Amino acid sequence: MKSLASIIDSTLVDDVHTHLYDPAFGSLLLSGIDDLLVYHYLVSEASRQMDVPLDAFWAASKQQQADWVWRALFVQHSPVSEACRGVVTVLNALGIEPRSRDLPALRQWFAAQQPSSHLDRVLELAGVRSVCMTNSPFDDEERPLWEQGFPRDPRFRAALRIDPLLMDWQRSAPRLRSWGYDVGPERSPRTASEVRRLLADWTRRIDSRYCMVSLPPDFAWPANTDAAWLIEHAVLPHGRDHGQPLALMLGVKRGVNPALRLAGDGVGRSRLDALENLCAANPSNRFLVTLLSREVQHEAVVIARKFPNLHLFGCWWFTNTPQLIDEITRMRLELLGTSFTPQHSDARVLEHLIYKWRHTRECLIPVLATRYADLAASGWTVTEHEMRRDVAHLLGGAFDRFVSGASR
Ligand code: RAT
Ligand code: ZN
Repeated sequence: MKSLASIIDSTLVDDVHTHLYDPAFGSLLLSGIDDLLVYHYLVSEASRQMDVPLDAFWAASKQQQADWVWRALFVQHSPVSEACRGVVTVLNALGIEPRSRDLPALRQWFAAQQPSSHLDRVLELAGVRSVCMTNSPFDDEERPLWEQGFPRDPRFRAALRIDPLLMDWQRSAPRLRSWGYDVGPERSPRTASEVRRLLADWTRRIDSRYCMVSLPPDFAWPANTDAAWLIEHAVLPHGRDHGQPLALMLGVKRGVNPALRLAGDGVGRSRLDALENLCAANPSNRFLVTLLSREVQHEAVVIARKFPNLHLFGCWWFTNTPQLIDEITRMRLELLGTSFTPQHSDARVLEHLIYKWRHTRECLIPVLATRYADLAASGWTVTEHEMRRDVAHLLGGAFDRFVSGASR
C-alpha cells in the first residue's frame, strides 16, 4: 500500500488562484531570480533590514533591488522566514546550490533556460497540472491581448477579477463608458444591466471560471454603498445567469503603508455577518471564500457548515505559513470533513509554484495522517483508493466540482 506521503506528493494540483499568466502574455509571466527576490512578500521583510531608503529602493532597477534584498535577507541574516525559505526551496529543487551567494551566476542560470521547457519543468517539479490566473479588464497591460485574442495554453485557466469595479466605482464608471458601456455614476437599472453586459462579455472572452474580488475588513452587506449595490444588482444576477461563483477574498487593508507600494497592504478582521447575509439571501449563488485574518477562520468554518453554497479555499497570503496552514487545515477538516480546498498558491513568479506547493504538501501530510490515524483508532481504516480520492478532492477536485455546480 502506498503511503499517504507519497500519495500527497504525487497527486497533481489544480491551483485555484495565482497571479501567473498564460505564456502568450510574454513578460507578464514573471520568472527568474530577480523576480523571486523582489516579490512583495520579501520586499516588506527586507524593508526592515535594509539601509536603503524606500524612495531610493523604488527608483533603482529591478536588478539593483534584488541585490539589496539578497544582501539584507540572505547574506546579512539567515533566510528563516517562510518567503525567504521559499527562494531556497526553489533553487534547491532546480538543482542550484542555494548557498552560492552569487547572484550573477544565478542570473546566468535562469537566462540560459528555454522558456517553454522551463515552464514544463517547473510545473512538473511543483506537481501542478493547471493554474488559475487573475485576469482584470481594468489592467491596461493585459486587456489589449484579451481583446485581440490569442491561442490559449489550456494549463492556464482564467478568473475575472473586478476589484476596481466594486471598490472604486466613481473612477471605473467613466472607463466603462469609454469601452462602450452606457453606465452612469448613479445607481440605475440601466447602469446595472450595462455592468452585467460587461461581466458577460468578459466572462465569455476569457472563458472565466469564476468572478473574484478582494474586500476590506469593514465590507458590509447589505449596505448603502456602491459595492453592495453593484453586487446585488449586477454581480449576483450575472453569477446566476452564467453559472459563475463569486470569489470573495476578505480582510485586506490596502495601502496601510503606501511607501511600500504592493508590499504595503495589511490585514484586518472581516465582518463575517456580511458573508452570512450574502450566503443566506442568495441560495442560488455560489461563494468561494478565503480570509486573510487568522482571527476569523473559525467563524468562517462555522458559516460554511450552515451554507452549502459557500466553499472555503486557501490559506491566503499572511496565513500561508506552516504554523497557520497546520492550524487552519486541522480545524477545517475537523469541522467540514473534506468539503473545502486547503490551499491555493497565490504564485506571482512562475517558480513560486515549486515552493508554495512543496511547503503546503509538507504541512498536509501530518495533518491528514493524524485524522486518518484517529479514524483508524475509532475503527475505520481508510484504503489507499480512498486516500487517493480524498487527496485529489482536496488538491483541486472539490473546487472544480463546486465551480462547475456539479455538486457541492
Ligand atoms: O498574495 C498576494 O500576492 C497579494 O498581493 C494579493 O495579490 C492577493 O493575493 C490578491 O489576490 O489580492
Ligand atoms: Zn492573490
